[in-house]
Amino acid sequence: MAGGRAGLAHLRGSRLLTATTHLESTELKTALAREAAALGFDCIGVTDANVLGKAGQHFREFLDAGGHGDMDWLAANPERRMDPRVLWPGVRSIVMLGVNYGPDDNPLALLAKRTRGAISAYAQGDDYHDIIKKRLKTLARWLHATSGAEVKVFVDTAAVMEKPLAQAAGLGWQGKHTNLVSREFGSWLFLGAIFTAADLPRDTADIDHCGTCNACQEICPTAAFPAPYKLDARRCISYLTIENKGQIPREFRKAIGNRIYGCDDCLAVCPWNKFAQVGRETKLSARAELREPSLAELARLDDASFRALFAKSPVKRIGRDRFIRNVLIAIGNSGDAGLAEEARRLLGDTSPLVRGAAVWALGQLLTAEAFKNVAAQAVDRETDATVRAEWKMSDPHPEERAGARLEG
Ligand code: B12
Ligand code: SF4
Ligand code: SF4
Repeated sequence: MAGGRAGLAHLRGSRLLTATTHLESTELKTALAREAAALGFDCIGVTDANVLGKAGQHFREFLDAGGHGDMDWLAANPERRMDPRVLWPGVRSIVMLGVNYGPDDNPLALLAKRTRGAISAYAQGDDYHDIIKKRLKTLARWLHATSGAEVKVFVDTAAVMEKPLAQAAGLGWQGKHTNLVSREFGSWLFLGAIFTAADLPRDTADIDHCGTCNACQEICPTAAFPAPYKLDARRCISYLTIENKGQIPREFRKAIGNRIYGCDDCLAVCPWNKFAQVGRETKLSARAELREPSLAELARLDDASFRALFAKSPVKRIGRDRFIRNVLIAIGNSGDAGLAEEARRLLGDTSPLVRGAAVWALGQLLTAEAFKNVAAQAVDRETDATVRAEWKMSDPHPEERAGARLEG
């Protein structure tokens, strides 16, 4: 099956078999594709466990350059990621699966609505980890019951290089934005993997179709690509707003605009999206309240209302404080002085992460005089050194500060 493309439709109607001769394994694969389609997977392909040679080297270079930032889990046991046979010596075939989550609108349009928060398309519905893992387990159970072979499932969180494996399985190619692009679904595919001891026929790897296009490299607001096909995660808004636990480095705050969870720019600009279709899983599609939420309303979330709003959503993973930090950066970028009141109220928040981001937002929205007046009341009460540092650095006109209080 050439990628997931030719796959499912052509292979419908095959019989289930339990033995492992060549012909039978072909039919097993046919039946597997049919089961996958019935479970809601949009593409499927099979590859060998030994295909990661070059991708493994690239991964090592990425780690050596520190491109993973604080994602220590990504750097842990690199040999497992670089070679699936280290992760599981019993693996003989890797089944790669994709689920289309094509949005029904253009994610770039929301970036102009500065008083609204932009949550990336993948996170506006239910958490794909939960949905895909459940489907993978069902499919893997079926494969085990049908073939007798051992199986293991992985989506995102395990030490598996899903993108190069998906390319090797023919699902698409790793584009210059480093994500897997499909000729059928554009940039909008979630990936998952089933490792199995069954010997299934391999698909042909897809080849690069980026050509001379450079759109994703040019649009990136934080210049996160040191070169085509290479990402410095430390500069990527997805990393900065989701993975990064501390204050967002000052150099990126303005470029973040109103992106409060992840970023879709390099995905959305890809010309291959013209073939994309809207995802068919309603649980993954955007919830009305997360399409363009008001920054003012989000800024008022406490722990309980945050958990309620983001129940089953991937956003809940970062917790209320990190989320409000992001909302405050967007408020600072809103250009709407009316939102300064939200930031001012959050100067009294229990979280230093929130207070520090509130200081920055006020520095963006208030006049130098107004900022000085707020600072005069707030700085003395501030006990956290990182927040005091924010006061010092966010002052729009440091030379006009009201004396030594801001120096500490
Ligand atoms: C860590 C991680 C991140 C990190 C780092 C991203 C990255 N590009 O590595 C951060 C937090 C930034 C992130 C962001 C996003 N992520 Co993410 N992430 C992962 C995760 C867990 C591991 C990826 C990884 O191994 N990174 C390490 C680097 C080294 O791997 P790499 O990108 O494959 O690197 C290759 C290239 O750099 C290339 N290369 C390097 N040098 C050279 C030189 C040449 C000449 C060539 C040709 C190639 C080349 O080879 C390397 C090896 O293949 C995967 C799930 C998984 N287990 O695979 C999801 C995953 C990649 N993420 C996913 C998604 C959806 C996103 C976001 C779109 C979410 C969002 N909207 O905010 C963004 C996209 C940002 C971007 N442009 O990549 C999906 C992507 C699906 C797809 N179609 O590809 C995945 C597969 C999760 C899933 N199960 O669906 N993510
Ligand atoms: S997700 Fe956004 S910040 Fe990250 S590389 Fe793509 S365009 Fe740049
Ligand atoms: S935007 Fe262009 S360069 Fe980037 S992944 Fe898509 S086709 Fe490739």
